[in-house]
Amino acid sequence: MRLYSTPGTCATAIHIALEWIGKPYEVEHLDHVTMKSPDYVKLNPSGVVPTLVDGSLALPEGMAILLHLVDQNPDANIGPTVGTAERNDLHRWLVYISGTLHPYFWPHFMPMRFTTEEKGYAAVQEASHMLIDKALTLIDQHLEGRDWMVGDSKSVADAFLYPMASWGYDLEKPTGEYKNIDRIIRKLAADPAVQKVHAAQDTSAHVDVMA
Ligand SMILES: N[C@@H](CCC(=O)N[C@@H](CS)C(=O)NCC(=O)O)C(=O)O
Repeated sequence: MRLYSTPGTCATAIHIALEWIGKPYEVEHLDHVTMKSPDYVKLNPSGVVPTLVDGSLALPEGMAILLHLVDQNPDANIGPTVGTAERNDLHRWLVYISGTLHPYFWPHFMPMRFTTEEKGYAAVQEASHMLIDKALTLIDQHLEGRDWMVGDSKSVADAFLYPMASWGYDLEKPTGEYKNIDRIIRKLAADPAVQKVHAAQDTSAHVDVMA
């Protein structure tokens, strides 16, 4: 398997899942120029990361990749099996992270894509922060009294939450103020697989793993 990723992005979730699975894989880190190259766009028409190549399959879209990895690796224990109530929960939270939490960050990182007026960037970012707060609050409430996003063990939903919750540590209302999310992110940051991903990316966890 080969993962196309960029350090610190949402593709970090796939990298973590690959580490949890433990099968051989390669990671190619792309920058914002190579992401738009004709060769890469053949694999991922949106010109974004992640893309997973698994044999003859080239799969874009983080959520699709995570579900593929769960189903292809039933012994890895990274997500519940089809037909269980917990699997429905997995779908629910992957969709929420992919379709709501993640897009709420786009105006924060790329305000120029959301207004043609440069003087409007700060207002676009402020609106983004209100939406991020709404999504993180909802997830934080879900995590009250829970050890993980879905069921009783860690899953790809936690891996998917990891990069986005990590981005939030730099905001005016930082992820540390969402106590239940912060608890899960600290656990993940201390996970040897996650630490291996950070080392491969040359990035650091946004939380002090000794705390
Ligand atoms: N819907 C895609 C979105 C992927 C996405 O937005 N990736 C970001 C990194 S977190 C990216 O590559 N952005 C580059 C760009 O938008 O030009 C997915 O969930 O995989």
